[in-house]
Amino acid sequence: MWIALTREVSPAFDQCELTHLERQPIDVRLAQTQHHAYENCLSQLGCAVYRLPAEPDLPDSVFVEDTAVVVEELAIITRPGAESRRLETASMAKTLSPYRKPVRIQAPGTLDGGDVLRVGRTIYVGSSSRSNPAALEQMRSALAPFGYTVQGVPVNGCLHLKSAVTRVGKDTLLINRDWVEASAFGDMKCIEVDEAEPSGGNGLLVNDVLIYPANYPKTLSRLRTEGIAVKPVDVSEVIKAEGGVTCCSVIFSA
Ligand code: CIR
Repeated sequence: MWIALTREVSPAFDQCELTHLERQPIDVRLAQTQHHAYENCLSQLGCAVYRLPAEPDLPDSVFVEDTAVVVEELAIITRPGAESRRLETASMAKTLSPYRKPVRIQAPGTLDGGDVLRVGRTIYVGSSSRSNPAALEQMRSALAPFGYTVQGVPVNGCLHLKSAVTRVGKDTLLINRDWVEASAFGDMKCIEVDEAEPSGGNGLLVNDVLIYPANYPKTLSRLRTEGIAVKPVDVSEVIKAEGGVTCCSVIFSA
């Protein structure tokens, strides 16, 4: 059974952190409606969705992905790179505790889950403005005993590694090569985002179906041409907050 942890959009969502984007008005009600449709998608694809209550004082808390990295053997509880987001981890750690042994990233380490891309037993960690080498070393110590290779990947021009690249098939990545080098991922097949949609590299693969923003139609049709089963979702408000579809859930087997 797959569990998808999500969190209701905060009423303060329009005060989110922004790094590479200009602030635009966010319709919080619409964000909530879109988030519920995203959760429905997760249910339809076979996940049991467990939604945490909204955190009125934590604007970015819908982006649960950044707070925890869950593998079969343990859960890494992150220490988010943005100070405004550090308090988001407490409720996630509590929620995950019945399922996995927690390992906490300690200062001076900082890590956002958006920088962590898993491909089999290889865990790629983006070196971004949010995630640093100290956290990467801590991840390596925690995961190497279970046979994982933890590998740093430089990221430039975007917030997280998974803003630039995500897995969209067994051996296939969707990538924006302006933000991350494809050579970092060995012989994986790479599909490139359409040049008009630089933020289109973030898709969420659930049971062989890709949840993907309807907001990037050119890349979406490219994915379909490549034979990928795509479930489009409108995430216009999350995109204004510099997020994507992976950010809004933590999915693990129970
Ligand atoms: C932030 O800057 O932290 C949020 N506004 C966006 C986080 C998106 N998370 C993700 O891509 N994993």
